[in-house]
Amino acid sequence: MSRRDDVLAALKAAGEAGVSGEALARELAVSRVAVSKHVCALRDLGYRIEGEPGRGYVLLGVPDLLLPGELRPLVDSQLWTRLEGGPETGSTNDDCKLLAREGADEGTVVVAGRQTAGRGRLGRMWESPGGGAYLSALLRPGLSLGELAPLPLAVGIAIARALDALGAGDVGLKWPNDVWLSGSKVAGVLIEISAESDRVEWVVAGIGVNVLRDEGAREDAAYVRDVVGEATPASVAAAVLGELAEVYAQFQLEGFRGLAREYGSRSVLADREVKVCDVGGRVRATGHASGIDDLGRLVVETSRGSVAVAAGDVTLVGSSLD
Ligand code: BT5
Repeated sequence: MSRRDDVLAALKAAGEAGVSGEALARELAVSRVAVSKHVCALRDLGYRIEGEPGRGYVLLGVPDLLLPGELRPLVDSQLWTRLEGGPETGSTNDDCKLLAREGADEGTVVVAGRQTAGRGRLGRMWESPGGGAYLSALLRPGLSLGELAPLPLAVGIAIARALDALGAGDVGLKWPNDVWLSGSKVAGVLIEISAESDRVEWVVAGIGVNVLRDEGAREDAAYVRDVVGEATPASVAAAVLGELAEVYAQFQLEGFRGLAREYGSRSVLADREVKVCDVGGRVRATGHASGIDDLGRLVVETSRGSVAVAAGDVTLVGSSLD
């Protein structure tokens, strides 16, 4: 925890009664000037703090943004050892990739309150206004590039489990990397990998979850707060990181094999008519989605037999949802 986090924790602990600058300085063994600087920095982040150095401070409001200071106290998994980020960035994946290239350890996480250049797959955009949970986790698995192909699906399972645990209900997975809530997309996964030949150097697992509807929020998307009244970007991010640590441990041990059944049972495509395009946009298969195999491929029964597709995009035939 940084000194600023300590000041924030002390303000939260003091509650409505508030705490004087002097008491804070004594408790944290810093000068009163340092305390007042930390309070200013917290105000700049959007915390509503009433008071003056001499009269004491009261925390009146916490911003609805995913900030490291909000998330840190909620993360308890041993895997996540370093938490970086701030109220706004371009893309947490880009920030995390920079840290990966500088040699940061596995377990480093970058979060942001909003993104100005959030990315989806294949050059698509991920709309990232305030109120979402945007995070990127640095992993250094001892697996080959081929073995990592189903990782986006595994991360999807972690998000689905987290939303379940928060009480969301009706959480589904749409192959390959979407999480749905009540019939609309609530979260997406963007995995980026650096590898030399088949040897993987690092993996950045980017996760975006819509939590509350801020100005500029998409009308056609789902939001966790709509079904879980007390959800905050930090509580959602903490739940996702907790589940991701477990899923990642299992994935490293047994690959996707141990997760395929769960993915299948959560799949919104199960027994639906689908059209699958490859990453180049060419139609690979049209037919009945019969399941997800142990390699994370979508299996489609077509008029010319069974086709297993490893990567691409799916449209539900006869549905406006894609
Ligand atoms: C994804 O791509 O779903 C991956 C999204 C990953 C976002 C995270 S946020 C943290 C990290 N940093 C980043 O820069 N990215 C990651 P894809 O399957 O390509 O879906 C993109 C499509 O989803 C867009 O073309 C839109 O149709 C739709 N979309 C965009 N923003 C959305 C949102 N906020 N909610 C629901 N759907 C959205």
